Amino acid sequence: MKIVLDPSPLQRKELLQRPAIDATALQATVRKVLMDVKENGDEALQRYTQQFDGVIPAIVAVQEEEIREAIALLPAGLKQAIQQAASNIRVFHEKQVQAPEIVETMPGVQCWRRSIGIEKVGLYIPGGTAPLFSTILMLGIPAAIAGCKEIILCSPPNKEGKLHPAIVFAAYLVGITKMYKVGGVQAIAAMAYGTPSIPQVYKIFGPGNQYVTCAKQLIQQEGIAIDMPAGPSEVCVLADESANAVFVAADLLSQAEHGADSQVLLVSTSAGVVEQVQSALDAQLALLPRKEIAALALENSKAIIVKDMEEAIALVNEYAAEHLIISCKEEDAIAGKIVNAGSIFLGNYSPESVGDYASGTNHTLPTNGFAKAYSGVSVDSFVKKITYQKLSKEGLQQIGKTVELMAAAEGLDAHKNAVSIRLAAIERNEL
Ligand code: HSO
Ligand code: ZN
Repeated sequence: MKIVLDPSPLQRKELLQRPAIDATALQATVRKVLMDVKENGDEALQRYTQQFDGVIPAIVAVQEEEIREAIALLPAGLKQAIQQAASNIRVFHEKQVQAPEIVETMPGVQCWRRSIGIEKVGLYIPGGTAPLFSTILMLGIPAAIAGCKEIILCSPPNKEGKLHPAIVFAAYLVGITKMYKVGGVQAIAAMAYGTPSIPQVYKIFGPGNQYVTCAKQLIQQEGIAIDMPAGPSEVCVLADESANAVFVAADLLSQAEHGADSQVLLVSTSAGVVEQVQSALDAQLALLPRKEIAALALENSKAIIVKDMEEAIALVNEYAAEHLIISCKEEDAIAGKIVNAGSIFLGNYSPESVGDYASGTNHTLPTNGFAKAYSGVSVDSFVKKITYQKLSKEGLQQIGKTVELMAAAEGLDAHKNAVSIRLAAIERNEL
């Protein structure tokens, strides 16, 4: 980790910058795959799966038999852990549902809003070095709570042509309607356009590599919604002199191990703590199975020492981290001053891993500084809201003049007429 002491405002800007990803170079390749799947459907899916995953799958939803087999394979302890996590995530997300409330803005003018689950959603779960079955809970549970009718999942098969049993179990547990063994850009294309075997969806969720992210952005331009533009995982730890350096190092490494492109940032008011964190990092890194990946991520990462907490908070707000851990003695007061972050972890006993898996909050969060304007995934991400209104005769009489005046001033006489015709009928006692 590069240590920077008391940076100038200009330096600060540079320090907080994420590595730029140039998607334009990828676009041509990704577009080709999208078009191919659009034109050739399941045959293209089989071809790409053979090319990238080394197996030719039947493009059919995973059958009951295979689901039963996977569930039997999974250790009982892990099954219980996944069930515990699912229960906490369900409890937290169920509270996000609000009953529609009728608001009478004027006598006889009633307005309300109702959330309706997006009918068809697609979840993408990457394969690769770690099977992120926890992400299925984070997406599938709010989708089910929102009332989405069709929740499908795509994930690349392993060399044996199977999905990881934990992926199958998590998907089964949250009520995913169909799972398909297709990954990468071809999976995004299949869900966006539909193929004879894979149904088209209206919104696509889930993390992925640069190709998958680029594919999601391209199909978004064609009217398919996506959760958010996902970048590499990040964590920022804000630590004062009371921080436990060993804990801080463990938290930084927990995100660094996600990928060589992950970013971790330490902001501290204490040079002593930064020094201790540095040596704790060395000691802990050496023992990690994924040490090569974590070491590469640490190379891109920085520890910034600032003169006081006010400056630290300003820096943290400017960075807008996906995850922020506050390891400070006044953690509650400091948390109140943070306005840009995806998810905040307070105090010494709240490691980010707990939120990643099981506390109940969602781990699909805005990266890359998007936390300045975006929220993480929630039940809201899986619904659209329809507004309604119902006016009584008296209601229309109350509001009519206002609308007539505004419509006339905009030069839209037909708008005005729609009200005037009714008011006149009321006057004539025809209604
Ligand atoms: N930290 C990741 C989520 C995750 N961690 C899944 C472990 N598994 C999101 O940034
Ligand atoms: Zn994580």
